[in-house]
Amino acid sequence: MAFSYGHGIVLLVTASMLAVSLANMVTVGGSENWHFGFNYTDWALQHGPFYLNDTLVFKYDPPNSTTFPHSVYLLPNLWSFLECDLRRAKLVANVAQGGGNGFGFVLKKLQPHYFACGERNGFHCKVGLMKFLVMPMPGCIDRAGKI
Ligand SMILES: *[C@@H]1O[C@H](CO)[C@@H](O)[C@H](O)[C@H]1NC(C)=O
Ligand SMILES: *[C@@H]1O[C@H](CO)[C@@H](O)[C@H](O)[C@H]1NC(C)=O
Ligand SMILES: *[C@@H]1O[C@H](CO)[C@@H](O)[C@H](O)[C@H]1NC(C)=O
Ligand SMILES: [Cu+2]
Repeated sequence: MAFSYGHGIVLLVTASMLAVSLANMVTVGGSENWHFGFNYTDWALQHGPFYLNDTLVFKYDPPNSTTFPHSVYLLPNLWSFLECDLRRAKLVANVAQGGGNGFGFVLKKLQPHYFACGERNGFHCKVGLMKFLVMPMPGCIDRAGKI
C-alpha cells in the first residue's frame, strides 16, 4: 500500500517535469538575432515546429547612430503578411525592447502568428526578409501522439 502510493508520487513528479521541459525558449534567427537581410521564413522552416507555450525571443540592439532600429509586429492575416501591409498590425516589441536578453513572446494561441519587423513602413519586412509565420502545435497531444 505504502509502496504503490510512493510509486504514484514518482510518476506525478516525472509528468510535471516533462510538462515544464516541453516549453522551449527559442531565439529568433539563432545567433543571427533579428536583423535586416536574414531569411526568417527559411529559419522558421528549419527550426520548427513550434509548440504552444514556447517562447520566441527577439534580440536586436537599440537604435543609435550606427545601428538601424527594428521592431516586432503581429500582422492580422496571410494577405497582410504576404504584402507586408502594416496597417492593422499590432505592436509586439518596440525599437528599444530587443536589447539585453531580448523580448520574449509566448505562443499562447493555436492559430497562425504572422511576425514582421515594422520599420520603414514595411521595407524591412518586404526587402529585408524580416518576417516569418508560426503555427504552434498543441505540445502535449502532438508529442504523445508521436511516441
Ligand atoms: C527564403 O527562404 C524560403 C524558404 O526556404 C525560400 O522559399 C525563399 O526563396 C527565400 N527567399 C530569398 C529571398 O532567398
Ligand atoms: C551602436 O550599437 C552597437 C551595437 O550595440 C555598438 O556596437 C556600437 O558601438 C554603437 N555605436 C555608437 C555610436 O554608440
Ligand atoms: C501552457 O501554459 C498554460 C498556462 O501556464 C497551461 O495551462 C497549459 O496547460 C500549457 N499548455 C501546454 C500544451 O503546455
Ligand atoms: Cu527591421
